[in-house]
Amino acid sequence: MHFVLVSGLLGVGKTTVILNMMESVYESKGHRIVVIENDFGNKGIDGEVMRKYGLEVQDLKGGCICCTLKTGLIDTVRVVQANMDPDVIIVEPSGIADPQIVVNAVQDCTGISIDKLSSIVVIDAERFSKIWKMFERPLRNQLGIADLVLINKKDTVDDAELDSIKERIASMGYSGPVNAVQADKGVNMEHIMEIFE
Ligand SMILES: Nc1nc2c(ncn2[C@@H]2O[C@H](COP(=O)(O)OP(=O)(O)O)[C@@H](O)[C@H]2O)c(=O)[nH]1
Ligand SMILES: [Mg+2]
Repeated sequence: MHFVLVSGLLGVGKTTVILNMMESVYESKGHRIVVIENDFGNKGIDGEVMRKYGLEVQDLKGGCICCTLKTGLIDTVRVVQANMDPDVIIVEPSGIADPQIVVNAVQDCTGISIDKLSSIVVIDAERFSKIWKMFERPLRNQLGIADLVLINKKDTVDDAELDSIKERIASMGYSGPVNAVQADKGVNMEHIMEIFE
């Protein structure tokens, strides 16, 4: 099972990215995907959308992953794997969760078997420069284990601002791939598929 973590602060577009991504993954690879959401943004993935692609969605009630991790997420992943055995599990943790904690927990947990683990971090181009200082710690935690960074909402900024966001991300110690995307229109989202090769 491929475990894909999509982290980022609230409202950056994680759910939008997941919706876009699961459609491509399902259609081009035929992978069976389960999405576990632990975040209550303004855009939920409802059962209707999921069933259209032969998928399931599992909401975790009870807020932040940091608090419910021991029971909520890990039990959910275990039950989902045992009962549905999907090819891919995509997890959307709550905005400020430290994804390393999630990764450690799923790796250490007996009863969960993961062949591949990918960590995507989504950043909001519109707000990043205003908020990075305040959220430096969760951002550093997220960037610390990122395999791919998506600078979302690229439609809201100019190229100079995009460059300055990229510089800031680099200055926070991240040196992996970065893609500027517009997830709600599916712009430049193809690179995500590299994660599923
Ligand atoms: N302008 C713009 N808005 C976007 C884009 N992607 C998502 N949004 C909007 O950003 C808001 C938050 O998106 P959501 O996926 O719920 O964020 P989450 O809290 O990280 O899951 C929604 O109103 C989306 O429609 C984008 O590429 N450009
Ligand atoms: Mg969301």
